[in-house]
Amino acid sequence: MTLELHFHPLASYCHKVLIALYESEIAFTPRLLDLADPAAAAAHVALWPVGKMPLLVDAGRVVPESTIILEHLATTIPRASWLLPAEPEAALETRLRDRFFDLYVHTPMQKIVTDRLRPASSRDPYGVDEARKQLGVAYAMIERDLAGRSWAAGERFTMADCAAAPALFYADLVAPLGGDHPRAREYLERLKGRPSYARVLREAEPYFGHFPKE
Ligand SMILES: N[C@@H](CCC(=O)N[C@@H](CS)C(=O)NCC(=O)O)C(=O)O
Repeated sequence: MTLELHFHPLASYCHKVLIALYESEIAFTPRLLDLADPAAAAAHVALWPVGKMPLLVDAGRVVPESTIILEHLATTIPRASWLLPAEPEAALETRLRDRFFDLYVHTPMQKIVTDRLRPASSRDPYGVDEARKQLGVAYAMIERDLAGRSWAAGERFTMADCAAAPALFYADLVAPLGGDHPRAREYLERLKGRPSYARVLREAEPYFGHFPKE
């Protein structure tokens, strides 16, 4: 198996896959992708016309979409099988949490961040307000659902936690969890303290200056 990961160290969805690779100590060739470079962007679009990263290339096979990449790792590399529990009920719960963090935390967080990158005249305050409301609902659900749980889908660290870490990390920067979500805060701190995510964040540090503050 020869794995290549096309990614950027600051890109939140790339964090999701890096956590899984580092957790399982899976060797891969890092291909740092700068979509601001027209040649790199054109080469990337040739592989995956949607143009999003991360993208895994496994022995020539292109595997897009972070969740699909994680499921691909879980089913092709025995020591990555922890990503998705074998029991159907536990697998469903894990997939639900993965979807929840992508759709209801990651997506509104990205909306707020990408709006900051737009020219002032093209900003979308209505959409950003909606995204903030969505995050408020999601934070309350996370607070409720983490009662009696160490990790997103239960007592085991799974792909749901790989999804949660970058979604919550960046969401907390643009819409702070504040004092009303103590379980979510502790969970985020637990994620940041996990060696795999601590490494991802260390490697992203040189790029944090590019993160839009306002
Ligand atoms: N559903 C995709 C989302 C990937 C995504 O949004 N990637 C962002 C980086 S975090 C990206 O490629 N942004 C560049 C762009 O939109 O041009 C996944 O799960 O992989």
